[in-house]
Amino acid sequence: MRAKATKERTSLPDQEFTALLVVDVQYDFLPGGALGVPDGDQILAPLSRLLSSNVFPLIVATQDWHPPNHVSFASNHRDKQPMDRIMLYGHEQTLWPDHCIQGTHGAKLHPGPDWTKVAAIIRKALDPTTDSYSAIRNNWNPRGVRPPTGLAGYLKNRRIERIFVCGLALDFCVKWTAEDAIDEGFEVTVIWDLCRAIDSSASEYVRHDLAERGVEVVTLADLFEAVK
Ligand code: VGL
Ligand code: ZN
Repeated sequence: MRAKATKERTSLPDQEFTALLVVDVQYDFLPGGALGVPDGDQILAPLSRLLSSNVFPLIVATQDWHPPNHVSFASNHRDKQPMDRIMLYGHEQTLWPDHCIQGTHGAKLHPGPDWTKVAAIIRKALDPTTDSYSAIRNNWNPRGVRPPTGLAGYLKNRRIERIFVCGLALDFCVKWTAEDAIDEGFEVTVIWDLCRAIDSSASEYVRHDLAERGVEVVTLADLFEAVK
C-alpha cells in the first residue's frame, strides 16, 4: 500500500539528507492579501507545528519578491486585467494583480510560523522581465531560457537528496518548485495539507501532474507518524 511505502521512505535514517522548503507564506498570498489564496491561512497553524518540531535539520523558505515594474503584473500591460493570460516569449503567462512588491508589507513572511530556524530565504522573481514560480529556476526569460536561482546548487552543496515542499500556492509556486526539484535529481514529497491553491478546482490536476512526474504526496500526519 502506498501509505506504508511512504512511511518507510520517510523514516529517520534519511533525515540528515532531507530539507524542508516552505514556499511563499507571505501576506499577499493569504486571505485579504493582494493575491490571497483561498483558505491559505489554514496552513499557518500546522506549519507552525512543523517548524517547531525539529523534524527537518535544514529548512529553506522562499519569498516572491517583485519589482513594481514586473512583467507579470496586469497593471504593467495596456488594457489587461488581473487573471488575463498572454503569450510571453512563446509561453503562456497569467497576469496577476500587483503583489509581493519588494520591501512592502504584502511581501513579508507571515509572522505566525516561527522562522527562526530557517537557514536561508530565497527570493525569486526579482527580474522585471521574467516571472519565477519555481524556487529553483525562473520562468522563461526573453532569451527563452529558465535561469537557475541557485537553490539547487545550495541544496546539493549541503548534500541534500530529498526535499519536502509545502506552502502557497499549490497550483503555481509549489507545483513548479516540486517539478523542477525532480528535474534536478532530488526525491520530492509535497506535504499536501500544508498547501492551498489559487484555483480551488486545481487540486485534482496538480495531484495528477505531480504523480506523473514522480513527486510523492503525504499529509503532515503521515510525516509525524513516520518520524515518531
Ligand atoms: C505565485 C502567482 C504569482 C505563487 C507567485 O507563489 O504561487 N503565484 N506569483
Ligand atoms: Zn508573483
